Amino acid sequence: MNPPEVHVDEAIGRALAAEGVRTVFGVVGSGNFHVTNALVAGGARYVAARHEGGAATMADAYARMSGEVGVVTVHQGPGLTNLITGLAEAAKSRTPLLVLAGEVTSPLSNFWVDQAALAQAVGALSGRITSGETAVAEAVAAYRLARRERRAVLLNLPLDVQSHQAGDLPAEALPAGPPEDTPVVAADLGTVERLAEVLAAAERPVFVAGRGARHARRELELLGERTGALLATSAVARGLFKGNPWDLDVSGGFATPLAAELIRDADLIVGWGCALNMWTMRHGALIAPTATVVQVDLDASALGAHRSVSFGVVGEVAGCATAVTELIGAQRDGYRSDELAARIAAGRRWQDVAYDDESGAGRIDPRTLTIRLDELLPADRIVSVDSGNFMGYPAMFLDVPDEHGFCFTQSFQSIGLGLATAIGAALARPDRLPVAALGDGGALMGVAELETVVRLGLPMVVVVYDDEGYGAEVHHFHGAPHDTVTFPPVDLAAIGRGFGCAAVTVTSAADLDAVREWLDGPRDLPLLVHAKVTRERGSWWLEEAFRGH
Ligand SMILES: Cc1ncc(C[n+]2csc(CCOP(=O)(O)OP(=O)(O)O)c2C)c(N)n1
Ligand SMILES: [Mg+2]
Repeated sequence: MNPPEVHVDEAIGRALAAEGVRTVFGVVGSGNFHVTNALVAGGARYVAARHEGGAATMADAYARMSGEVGVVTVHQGPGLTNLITGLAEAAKSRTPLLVLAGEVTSPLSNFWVDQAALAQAVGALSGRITSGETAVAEAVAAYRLARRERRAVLLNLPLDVQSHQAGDLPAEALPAGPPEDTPVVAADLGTVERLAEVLAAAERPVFVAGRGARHARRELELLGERTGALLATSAVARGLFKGNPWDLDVSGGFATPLAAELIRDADLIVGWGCALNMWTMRHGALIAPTATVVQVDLDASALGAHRSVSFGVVGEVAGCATAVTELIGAQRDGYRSDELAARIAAGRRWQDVAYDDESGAGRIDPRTLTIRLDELLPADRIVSVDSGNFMGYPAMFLDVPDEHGFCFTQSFQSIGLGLATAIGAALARPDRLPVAALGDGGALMGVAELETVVRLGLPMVVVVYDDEGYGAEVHHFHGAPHDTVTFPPVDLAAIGRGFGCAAVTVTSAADLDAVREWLDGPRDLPLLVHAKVTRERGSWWLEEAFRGH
């Protein structure tokens, strides 16, 4: 008797669940219906988004905060085109992401577009299942490729192949790719020794840790201790050194005046898994002309890509830091002194920087809003921030507990990803209070996912910094007509209630009592904080940022 027939779509879903997929995001149409159900039957949790762009970003944020591969399933054609912005963000961030998309192969179909070309155009890899016999092996291989290479991978699932009987070819039977486990790239001994030498000689070393160092806190802290280095991060690695007395928090546009001064005075800057790009280094303004700059990165092509470095080390950050620590014998004070410890303790946080509260006339100063929220919200939180003029306030004034407390999907600098980011982050860390910080423009662009927040019962605080416009453009183009970038008021609190959220409109600090009441419980509805913020001037980091355009 022949074995019962199992179709390819069913077999792929089950095989991927068996391979370790625990959560899958998507929008289901006919072309991904069976594969999605099979993932669920295999034990994965399916999270329905309301727009494929939301699904992609949820999966991206989930992957960043959980360490798993993000998985998305979409319908062919428009399902995939809707997802593309999120795919570009994930590809630029080297998020391991697998997109399963139905595919029509006849150009005469309404749904036809060149799906492989679309993915490749935004930096993702693209593959396809090719036969019943090989499909499961090809799907498992695509998943492993995403994980191993930290790449966004589109796997096209042609409809005709999906309905074939599945074979039982194991993934190992396919032509061999690179080895499965991420090889720990051993740093080249010569450059490691060179790094140990410059560190042993440095008087004011500063470490700037990026995305590639998020797993290496302990190793970098030990090396910092040995060499007297101060510790900072790029925005995406924010929180990594939280609690360390030598932590300067973020380097770059969001850096406090004290952090910027100390980084600018460094005689050695080591970027660990960090691009040292225009954001993190303020177009180089945070690097003294005489400073030695060293970059450590897994990827040789990242070295010196954004600015010239004195030399680079190709290697995995934790292993490299440990090797350097072992090479440096005696403990050095480096940058560290009692006097500096006291200055950092007194000036590390933006809250420590004096400002004139400009609240009034029915609008709250965004600094006052954010500082007050920081005081109110529990410390165990996970903060996600959209893009726009407002974005520095939550990124600078809301403390985060560690590197899993801040999710920043801004490698593509798209507005509108913030809410979906917060959903993915919340699902990765259900133990933390999720906070989404959005501008009114980004909030309205991504608003469909508010239904997802409510449906999933996420106890999320969604803060909208409402200046009734695209503040980034308003403040960038002084003196020009602003009709194209300003809008009439929108009752965002009413919109929130319409979706099923609790909501409050905030025009002064006193209105934030409603946040305290919500925090007291039961937190069974998400809370939308519609803050009408002052808008007389643009933010200081934005001026800096626009110098790069
Ligand atoms: C998808 C996308 N469209 C347009 C832009 C250009 N852009 C950058 S910031 C911004 C304004 C965002 O407005 P809002 O969310 O209200 O934040 P604000 O700047 O007002 O604080 C726009 C349109 C972009 N970055 N991404
Ligand atoms: Mg705005």
